[in-house]
Amino acid sequence: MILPLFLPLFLVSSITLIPTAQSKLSLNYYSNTCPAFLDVVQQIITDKQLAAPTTAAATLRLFFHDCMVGGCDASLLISSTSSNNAERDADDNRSLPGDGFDVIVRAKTALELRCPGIVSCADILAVATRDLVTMVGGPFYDVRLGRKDSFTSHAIDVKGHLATPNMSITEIINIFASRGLDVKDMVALSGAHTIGFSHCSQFSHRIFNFSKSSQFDPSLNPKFARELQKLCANYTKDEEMSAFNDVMTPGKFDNMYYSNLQKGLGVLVSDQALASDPRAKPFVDLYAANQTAFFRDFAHAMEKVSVFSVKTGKKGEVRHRCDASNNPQAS
Ligand code: HEM
Ligand SMILES: *[C@@H]1O[C@H](CO)[C@@H](O)[C@H](O)[C@H]1NC(C)=O
Ligand SMILES: *[C@@H]1O[C@H](CO)[C@@H](O)[C@H](O)[C@H]1NC(C)=O
Ligand SMILES: *[C@@H]1O[C@H](CO)[C@@H](O)[C@H](O)[C@H]1NC(C)=O
Ligand SMILES: *[C@@H]1O[C@H](CO)[C@@H](O)[C@H](O)[C@H]1NC(C)=O
Ligand SMILES: CC(=O)N[C@H]1CO[C@H](CO)[C@@H](O)[C@@H]1O
Repeated sequence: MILPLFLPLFLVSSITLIPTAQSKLSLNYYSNTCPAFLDVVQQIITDKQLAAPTTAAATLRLFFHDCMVGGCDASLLISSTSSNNAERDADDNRSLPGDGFDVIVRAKTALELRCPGIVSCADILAVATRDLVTMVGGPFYDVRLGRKDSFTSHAIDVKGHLATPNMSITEIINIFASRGLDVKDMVALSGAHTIGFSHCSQFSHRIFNFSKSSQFDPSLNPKFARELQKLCANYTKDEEMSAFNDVMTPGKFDNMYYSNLQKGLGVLVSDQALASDPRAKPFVDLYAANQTAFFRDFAHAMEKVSVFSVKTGKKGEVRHRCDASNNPQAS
């Protein structure tokens, strides 16, 4: 339905090389149409984070996964229907945490009361993520605005776009490179694992029956490995069992994640591998020694991620609700 209508526009934009979508974004996009935008988001995320301290990590992960698959367009927020399996239900989206979805729904509801039909879900997700990162101790960075929301969301689009813990560092570097993110960006962004947690199933092979000669992965600190074994003893019965990604300061956005890696305290095998890979290790060592350098590079990489493949103009819409496109038939 939608396609014939927009075809001429696609043709036009493919010959008119400028302006690019991201150059149409601006810091003051809503200053006339919804001046309360930033204050409303700030209020909602603060209340939510105080009530549910897992919100910051949940939202940061949601944002990253949304941006890596088809750009920062809130496609990840769309719910599946009887006729469509949406992105959020893809296998690689394993247990995306509910608090991240909830905080965006709350902000959207509040904004629809203040300025109906104006603020996109993609912009709410980008700003809420930034504000939550800052609230738990991380750096502030600018978020340019004017993203539109996707019309569609398909689980099948996810595969191959997200890194998983079992990938080699080379595979992970390649996935990030395909998004214009270099090794430095990748290592800095991985510092997101300074907050939040991982389910035992994501690292159980490292701590149980690892090899003939060792119960656990020898790249793990032995004392830490035994603590993880205890923590995850019941994980096959209780799938919720999980461990903090940063065992030292789990709720604080700081550079402890990198010092942990130097001591064998990385939870995911892909985290730990950063500390030994010759391409990644120099950045791990730099960030472990200098939080200012980590914050600067993380902020810079997040700004890059947050404009990745954004949709502007008629290439997207401002959804009325974040979990469904305005014309569900079109998906
Ligand atoms: C480098 C490759 C990466 C891999 C292989 C990876 C993998 C994972 C896995 C397996 C989990 C645990 C999920 C669960 O058990 O619920 C996780 C959690 C998390 N990831 Fe990553 N991740 C990567 C990079 C990133 C990046 C770049 C960000 C954001 C900038 C990020 C943000 C998070 C956050 C915040 C959590 C905690 C979620 C929560 O507590 O609810 N990750 N990641
Ligand atoms: C990772 O690989 C190991 C060994 O091949 C496997 O047992 C484990 O289930 C895999 N983990 C994930 C999260 O895919
Ligand atoms: C480890 O292997 C032994 C023998 O192969 C088996 O009995 C045991 O259940 C395994 N433990 C786990 C946690 O997989
Ligand atoms: C595992 O389950 C057993 C029996 O159900 C219980 O006694 C034990 O406390 C549990 N351990 C953990 C770490 O949850
Ligand atoms: C830490 O990194 C910042 C930013 O690159 C730099 O200005 C500062 O000199 C570094 N501090 C040390 C102690 O190396
Ligand atoms: C494989 C898997 O864990 N899929 C989950 C994706 O996320 C949704 C929640 O949004 C879960 O219901 C699925 O089970």
